Amino acid sequence: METLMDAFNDLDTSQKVYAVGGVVVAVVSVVALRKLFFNETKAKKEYPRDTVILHQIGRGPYAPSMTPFAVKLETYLRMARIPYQNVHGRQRSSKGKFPWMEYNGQGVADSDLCVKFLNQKLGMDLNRDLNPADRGVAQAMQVMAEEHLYWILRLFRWQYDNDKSLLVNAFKFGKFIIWMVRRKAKKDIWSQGLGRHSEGEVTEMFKKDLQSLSDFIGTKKFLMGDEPCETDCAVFGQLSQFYWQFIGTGHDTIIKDKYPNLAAYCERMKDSFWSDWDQCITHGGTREATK
Ligand SMILES: N[C@@H](CCC(=O)N[C@@H](CS)C(=O)NCC(=O)O)C(=O)O
Repeated sequence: METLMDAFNDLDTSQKVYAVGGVVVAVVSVVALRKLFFNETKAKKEYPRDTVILHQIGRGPYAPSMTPFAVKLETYLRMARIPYQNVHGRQRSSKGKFPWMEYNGQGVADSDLCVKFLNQKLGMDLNRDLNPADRGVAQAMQVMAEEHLYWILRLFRWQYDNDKSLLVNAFKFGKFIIWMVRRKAKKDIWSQGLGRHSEGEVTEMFKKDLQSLSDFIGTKKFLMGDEPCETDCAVFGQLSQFYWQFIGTGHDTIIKDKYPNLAAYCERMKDSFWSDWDQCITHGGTREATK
């Protein structure tokens, strides 16, 4: 790269203009040719009607996704028995994030807005048995899991020192990608606020969240009682990361060791909605997921 820059700097002004012009023409030609020959314009895929097309980033090593929001949305689709197809790729939502979905040609960004959209469209309400006070508590639990615990996950996964084996070996992230994601995560979490605390302070907050969830679930089978509800999808999505995919963080087995009822909860959600779990994970990156 440096040699190229040196060579460029040695050119006189008119040569520089030709060089830059040449590069621009080459790039434009490649784009045009690809569009012409590979039909890479807006080749809208044909998907079946009345089927959710769930866009996500690929299967995870020990849980179905490294993204808790994808585990949440896919669990919801299973709980609500809504037909869906996965599309694993790098195409982001209109809001720049994963996961997202299409339904009869309409794109919907954000897992929660996807749930809301489907609830309205299909007359679904998996929280229907909750009274208003319980709905309030369920909402508060979800927000704690998704807007607090999630950021703690990002800190442990991307900012604090960990052995990176999960990211490198199991998730097949190259060094450059890790560097880029770490850099962005650091910026995001600083802006969110949690990134300004020490690791010790964050660890205390982490344990307090887990303790609160553990105390609240107590001996219940699911978050709000003996039947699963919509909010379980969100809480399970987050907990699945700490229970199965927290490797190398120094707290790998914290749920199993310190919060046995949360471990049982994770296993129960898995048994209830993911009978094909083994086909939906890559077993530490050792094989392709088949579903
Ligand atoms: N509120 C969103 C959160 C989704 C989200 O934060 N996804 C992360 C992956 S865990 C993402 O796409 N990050 C990419 C980025 O921020 O550039 C939802 O519920 O879908």
